[in-house]
Amino acid sequence: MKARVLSGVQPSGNLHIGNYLGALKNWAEIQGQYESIFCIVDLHAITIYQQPAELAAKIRETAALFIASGIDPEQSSIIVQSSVSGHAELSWLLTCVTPLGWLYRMTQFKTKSEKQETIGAGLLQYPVLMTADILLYQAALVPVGDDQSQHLELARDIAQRFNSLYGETFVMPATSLPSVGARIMGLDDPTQKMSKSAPGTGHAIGLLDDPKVIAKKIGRATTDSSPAVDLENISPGIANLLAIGEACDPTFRKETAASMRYGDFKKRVTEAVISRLEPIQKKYREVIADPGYLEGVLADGRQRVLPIAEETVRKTKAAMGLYV
Ligand code: AQP
Repeated sequence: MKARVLSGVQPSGNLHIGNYLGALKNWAEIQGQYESIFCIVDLHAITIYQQPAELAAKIRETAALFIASGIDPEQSSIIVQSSVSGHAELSWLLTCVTPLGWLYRMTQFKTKSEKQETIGAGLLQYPVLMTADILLYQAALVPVGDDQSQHLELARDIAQRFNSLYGETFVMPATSLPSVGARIMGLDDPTQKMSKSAPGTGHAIGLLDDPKVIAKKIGRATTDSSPAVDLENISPGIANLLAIGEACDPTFRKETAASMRYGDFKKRVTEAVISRLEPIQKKYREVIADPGYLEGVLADGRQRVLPIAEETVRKTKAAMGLYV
């Protein structure tokens, strides 16, 4: 039997090259080796207010981008988190074994809550819901970008605590990070992680950005005061562009960029990004134009995973002495 893999993306904005290189690309590469479940985590997205009609459209757009990025719905189950009630149900059961102090320590909670006028309880609860997503399917491996490593450690702590309180119930999930592209930084500020919600048009390369827009964004990306790439002394902006180039194009080597003038170097990175994204954009347009197909994929995915989710919730409730 193949080990199970679970991962997800929030439909909280425009997916960017960080989401692709940190997560989607890796998922597409490993999906054949595992029993894979990839999830549009809409319940996570609502930890911050989302305009309902936009959220509904983003859920479908994200599903179409999964398929366009190479996730094969025949091989992998593509699901919408809110369509399987076990995510929310298990989340409550796990909340009851999670010390509050563990949640206050989460870096993402600290950063995201600083930006909110009112901090919803769901934002603090976010990593417990993520733990539920993983444990619900007894996933052995969770391929994510580096920003999620702390949440994964917490997921293991919660699983361990539950198992020691109520007996062996959950598989301990391992983290899988991509070798290149695990943390793509903002083009305008290479000290900040590239993020969907960051303001400014020069921050992120959207997966659906027009090639001209991509060229403009990379052309304006922050570098430093040197005229050319100096591999002995790489600034954060250049390191980020090198990582993007290498992750998009396997023939792109750091060494070949040595001494390239910044203008030429940025052109080379732009070419690597555009040739990586062009086929994804083409496939995306085909998939999004066929809503019936997309709904079928999501309904199919749900049907496949439902028995696993129901069994885990039953087992967890029984372990806790709840009425089953
Ligand atoms: N900059 C990044 N570099 C590499 N990987 C990244 N991921 C996100 N940003 C980068 C990975 O993409 C997957 C899905 O992320 P998410 O949508 O669940 O949430 P996020 O990590 O919080 O993404 P954003 O883009 O920063 O969204 P907002 O602004 O809405 O919070 C995860 O595997 C993540 O590691």
